Amino acid sequence: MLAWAARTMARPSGMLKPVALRKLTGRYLAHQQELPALPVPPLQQTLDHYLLALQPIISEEELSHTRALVEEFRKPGGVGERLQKGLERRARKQENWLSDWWLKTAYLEYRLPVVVHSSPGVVLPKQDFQDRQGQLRFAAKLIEGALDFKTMIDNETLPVEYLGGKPLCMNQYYQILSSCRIPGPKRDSVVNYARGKKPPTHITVVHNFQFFELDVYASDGTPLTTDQIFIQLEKIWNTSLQTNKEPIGILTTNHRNSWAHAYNNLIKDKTNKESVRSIEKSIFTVCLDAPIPRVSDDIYRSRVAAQMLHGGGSRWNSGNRWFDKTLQFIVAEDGSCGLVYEHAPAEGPPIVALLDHVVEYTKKPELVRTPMVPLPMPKKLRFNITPEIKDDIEKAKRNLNIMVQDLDITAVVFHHFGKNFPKSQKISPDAFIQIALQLAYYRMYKEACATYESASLRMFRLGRTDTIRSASVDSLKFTKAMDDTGKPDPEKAELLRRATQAHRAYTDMAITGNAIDRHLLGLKLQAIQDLVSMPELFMDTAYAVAMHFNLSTSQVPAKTDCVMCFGPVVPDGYGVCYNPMADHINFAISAFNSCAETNAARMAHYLQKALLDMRQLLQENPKSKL
Ligand code: COA
Ligand code: HC5
Repeated sequence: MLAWAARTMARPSGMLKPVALRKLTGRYLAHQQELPALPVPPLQQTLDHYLLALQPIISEEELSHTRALVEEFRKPGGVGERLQKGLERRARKQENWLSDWWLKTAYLEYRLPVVVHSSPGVVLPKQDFQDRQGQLRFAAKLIEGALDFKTMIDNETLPVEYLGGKPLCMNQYYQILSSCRIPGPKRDSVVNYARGKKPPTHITVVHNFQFFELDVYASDGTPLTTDQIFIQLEKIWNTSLQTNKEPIGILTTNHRNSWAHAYNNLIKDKTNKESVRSIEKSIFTVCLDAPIPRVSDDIYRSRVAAQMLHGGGSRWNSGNRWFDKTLQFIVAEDGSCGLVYEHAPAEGPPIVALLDHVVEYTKKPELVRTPMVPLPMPKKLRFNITPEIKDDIEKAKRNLNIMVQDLDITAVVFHHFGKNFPKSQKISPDAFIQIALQLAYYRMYKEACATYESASLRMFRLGRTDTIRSASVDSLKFTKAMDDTGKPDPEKAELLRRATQAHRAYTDMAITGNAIDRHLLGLKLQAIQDLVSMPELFMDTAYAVAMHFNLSTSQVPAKTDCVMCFGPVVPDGYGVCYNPMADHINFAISAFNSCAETNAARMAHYLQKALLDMRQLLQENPKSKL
C-alpha cells in the first residue's frame, strides 16, 4: 500500500506535503527514494542565461535597460542573493521546492476555463465502426484495457520509464485515475480517491448529457469482461435516449470563479451532491458521443481535434463531459474517438502511455465469451435543476459557444519524413522540428517570438516541467540567413546545424534542472512569500515579453499514430503539439479566430514548407567530412 501516496493525495487542496520517506516501503517508493531532488540552479548562471534568452526577442535598447536591472539584482548581498538563499532553504525542507508552487500557479490558481485554455486532447485514428453496436463494443474494450492498465498501477508493476538513460519519477501515474479537479472561489483543488479506505470501483458513463455510475468490478474484485461491460453500456444507452436533457456538464466549461460559485449552489441539493461526488470519485469517464458532422477527409482530423478539446459546443457534445474529471475517453457513434484530460494532476506522457496500452488492448481478439450472470442496472445520476442552476447553465453555454467559435485548429500529418531524416543527418529530431517552427514563424512575422517547449523534470522526485526557450541567438541567425539571397547555402546549412545543436544543448540543460523559467518563477514567488517589494526585474517590459509565449509547443511521442492538441496560451499565439513518428509527423496547431494576425492553417503550411526547405538545404550541403 502506498502510504505516502495515500497521505499526500487525500489532501483536498491537492498540495503535496513532505512526509518522511524513510518510514515507507514498497516497490514504487523504493524507486522514488532513489531519485534526486530538484536542484536550485546557481543564481548567476540563471541571470546570464536570462539575458541570452532575451536577445532574440527584444530590442537592443530594452536589453540594455534589463542588463542594468540584472546587475542590480545580482549584486553581492543584494535582493537576488537573499531570495536565492530563501529558495535553497525551501529546497532543503521540501521534497521538491517547485511542485506545490507550480501546481498552484500553472493550474489551481489559473482562472480561465480548463476547456481550450488548459486541458489537452488526443485524437485517435478513426475506428471502422459505423453504428451503435460497434461504438459500444469498442468502448467496452477500451474500458477493459484501461482497467488492465489500472491493475499495473495498483500492483506497482508499471515499468519505470527512462529519459537520456536516467530513471524518471513515476508519481504522475498514481494521480490520473480516480481523481478530479474541484473548483474553488480563488483556488481549485484536486481530489484523489485511488488510495483512500474504499477505492472506487465504478466509472462514469455519459450519453445524451446523462450521467451514469457503472460498476466495472464484480463482487469478487475482478474486472468485468468486455461482454459484460458491453451489456451494461447497452442498458445505459437504452435508458438515455431522450435528447432534451439539460447539459449539466457544461457548467465545468466556465471561468473557474463562476464555476466555483455555481458548484456551491449546485451541491446544496443532496441528490446533486451525491451525483457530483460519484463523478468525482469515479475511476475515469467514458463519453458516448453523438456522431460529429460529416466532413471531408482532409479536415476530418482538425474537426475531431476540436471535438476532443471542447466537444463542439452546447448543441453537440460539450454537455457530454465533466471537464474537471482527470481522464475522459470519448467514443463517438461515427468512429471518431480520443480523449480529453484535465492537466493539473499530470503531464501528457503518462496519459499517452495509458492510451498506448488501451489501443493495443482494443486490437486483441476477444477470446472468451463469458456466461452471462445478471448484473445490476447502472445507476443513473440525477440532478435537480433549480431556476438558478438553469441560469448558470445558460450562462456557461453562451461562454462556451463563444470559445468554440474562437478556436482555430488544424491537425495535419506531415508525410514527407519523420524522425529518421534528422537522425540520418546526426541531428536531434526534436531540435529539427523546433527550428522549423522558428523558421515558419520568422517567415510569417519577420521576427522571433518567445517560444515555450515543455521539458520534462521527471528525472527529479515529483518533477513536472521546465521550459526550453526555442528562440535562441543561434535560431535567429539561421532563420534570418535562410531567405537571404546574399548568403551561400553551405553557410546556411552550417547555421542550421548550429541552431539545432544549441537547441539540444538547451534541452539537456532543462531536463537536468538548469533551465531558467522555473528558477525565475521561484525567485518571484519567494519575493511574494517574504513580502519584500517585487524586484524591478519582474516588473520590466522585457520580462513580460519573455513570458508572452506566442509559440507554446510540446512534443508528446506515442506508439499509437495519434495527434495531441491544446490551445494557445496568449490571445495572439499558437499552440503546437506534435508526435514525431519514424517516417511522418503528426501535428496539431491552434490559434484564436478573434486574433487577426494568427491563422492555424497558415502556420501549418509554413511549418511544412520549413521542414521541406531545411531537408533540402541539408541534403544539398552535406557536412564536410573534415
Ligand atoms: N543524431 C542522431 N540521433 C539523435 C540525435 C543526433 N544528434 N539526437 C537525438 N537523436 C535521437 C535520440 O537518440 C532519440 O532516439 P530514439 O528515437 O531511439 O529514442 C531520438 O533521436 C529523439 O531524440 P530528440 O529528438 O533529441 O528528442 P528527445 O526524445 O530527447 O525529446 C524532449 C526531447 C524535450 C521532448 C524531451 O527531453 C522531453 O522533455 N520530453 C517530455 C516533454 C513533455 O513532458 N511533454 C508533455 C508536456 S505535458
Ligand atoms: C496529450 C498532450 C499533452 C501536452 C500538454 C502539454 O504540453 O502541456 C504543457 C505542460 C507544461 O508544463 O509544459 C503546457 N502547454 C500545453 C502550455 C505547452
